[in-house]
Amino acid sequence: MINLLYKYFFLCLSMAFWDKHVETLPRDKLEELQAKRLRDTVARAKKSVFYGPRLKGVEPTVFKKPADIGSIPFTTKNDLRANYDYGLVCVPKDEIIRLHASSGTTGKATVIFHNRHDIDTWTELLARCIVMAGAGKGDVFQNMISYGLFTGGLGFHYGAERVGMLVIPSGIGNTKRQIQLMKDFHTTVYHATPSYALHVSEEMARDGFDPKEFDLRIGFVGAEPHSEQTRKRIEDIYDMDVYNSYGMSELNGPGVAFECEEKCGMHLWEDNYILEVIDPKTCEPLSPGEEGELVVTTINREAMPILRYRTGDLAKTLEGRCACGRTHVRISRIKGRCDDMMIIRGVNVYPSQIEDVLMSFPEVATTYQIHLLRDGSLDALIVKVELYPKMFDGDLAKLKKLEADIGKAISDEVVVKPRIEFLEPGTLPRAEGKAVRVVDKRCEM
Ligand code: DLL
Repeated sequence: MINLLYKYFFLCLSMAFWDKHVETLPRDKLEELQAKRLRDTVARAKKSVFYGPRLKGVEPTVFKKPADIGSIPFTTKNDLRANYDYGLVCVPKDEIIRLHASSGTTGKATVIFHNRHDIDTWTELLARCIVMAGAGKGDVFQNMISYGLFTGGLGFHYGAERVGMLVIPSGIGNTKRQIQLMKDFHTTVYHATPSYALHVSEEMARDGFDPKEFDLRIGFVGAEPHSEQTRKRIEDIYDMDVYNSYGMSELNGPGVAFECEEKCGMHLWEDNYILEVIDPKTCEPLSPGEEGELVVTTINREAMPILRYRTGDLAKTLEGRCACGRTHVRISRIKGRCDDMMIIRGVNVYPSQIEDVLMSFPEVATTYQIHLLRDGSLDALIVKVELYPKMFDGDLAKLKKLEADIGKAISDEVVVKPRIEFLEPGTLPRAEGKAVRVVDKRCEM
C-alpha cells in the first residue's frame, strides 16, 4: 500500500512545471521578451572594460528582435582569458557574491562572476530543470558532482533546495560512502557525470549490491559528452530514468538546456539565453536543424553578461513543438566539441560515435579509451575496451568473434578500421571529474 502511495505521489509530480507561464510562453511573446532583455543586456555590457570599446556606437534600441543580434561581434574563450580578471564585469565589485571558473585544464582559467540576481535566476533555472524531469519535493537528492569552482555542485544544490528536495551534498569521489549514503537515506534522485554514474555501479557490483535494489528513480547526467546508448546503459543498470543536462560555466553552469520527460532533445531556456547555430569554419548562421557550433548570449545576467559566446559545442536544433507543451527550443545531444574532432587518416571522427557503437554491445563494460598512434606514416586507431568478467572464461573463439564484430561496427560507423584491445574491468584509469576518453600520441611519435 505504501509503495502504491509512493508511486501515486510521484505520478502526480510528473509532467509538472516549475514556472508554467514562462516555460510555455507563446513564441511571439518569448521573442518579445528576448529582444527586450537583449537591449537591457547590451546597455549593461557597455559598462565593462571589455565590451565598452567593442560596443561603442551600438545603440541598444537597434535590437528590435532576437535575430538582430548578428551585428554584435562574437565573444571567445580567448577574450575571457585576455580580460582576466574583472574585464567583463559590469557591476560594482561589492555587488558580486560568487566566483566560478571553467574546468578546462589548459591556459588561464576563465572566471565568471555573479551578483544576487544572477544566483537567484540560475537557481530558478535549475528548479525548472529538476521539476521538468519529474523530480521534486519528497525526493532525496544525492549530488555526486564536484562542488567548488566547478559549477555542477553548487548549481544543482541551490536548485534542488529551491524545489524542496532533501539534498545530500556528497560531492565527487569516496564511492563507498556514496553507496552507503544512497542506501541508508534512500536516495531517489542523483546527479553525476555519466562516467561517474557507471563507475558507481561497478563499485556497487564489487561490493555485492545490485544497483536496481536501491530506491533510485531518476538520474541527471551531464557535463561531458555521452551517447544515447550510454543513457540506455545507465537506465538499465539502475532501472531508473536518466536525463541529459547541458551547460557550461561561462553561461552559469548546468541549467542552460535540459531534457523533459519526453527525452527528445534538451530545452534551452530562451528567456535567459539567445541561441544561434553557426558553421564553425565560416561563422555563417545555419538553418534550423543543421548541425553546427552553438553560440549563446546570456540575456538575464547582470554581473557578467556574455554576448554571442562561441561555445565550441556541436549540436543542432530540433524541429517542431515538444509534446510536453514547453515552447523553448530543443537542442540535440552534444556531438562533441569542435576541437574534440579527431582526424584519422583524413576522416573526421568524434569520440561519441565510437562510444555509441561500444555501448550497444552488452558484453562491453562501462569504460573505454581511444588511443591514436602513428603506425609508420599512417594513423592507427586503437580502442581499449573493458569487458565484463564473465567474458574471460577461457573461450577464445567467443572473444575473437566479439573483437571482429566490434571492429566491423566501428569501421561501418566511422570508416576507419580500429584495432580492438580487450581489458578486464577496472584496468583503465577512472577520472573523478570528466572522463578522459582520447589519448592522442601521434605528435609524440
Ligand atoms: O560542465 C557545467 C555542467 C555541470 C553541465 C554539470 C552539466 C552538468 P564546464 O566545466 O565549463 O561546465 O564545461 C562545459 O562541458 O562546453 C561541453 O563541452 C561539456 N558538456 C557539458 N554538458 C554536456 C552534456 C560544465 N550534457 C563543457 N553533453 C561544455 C555533452 C557537455 N557535453
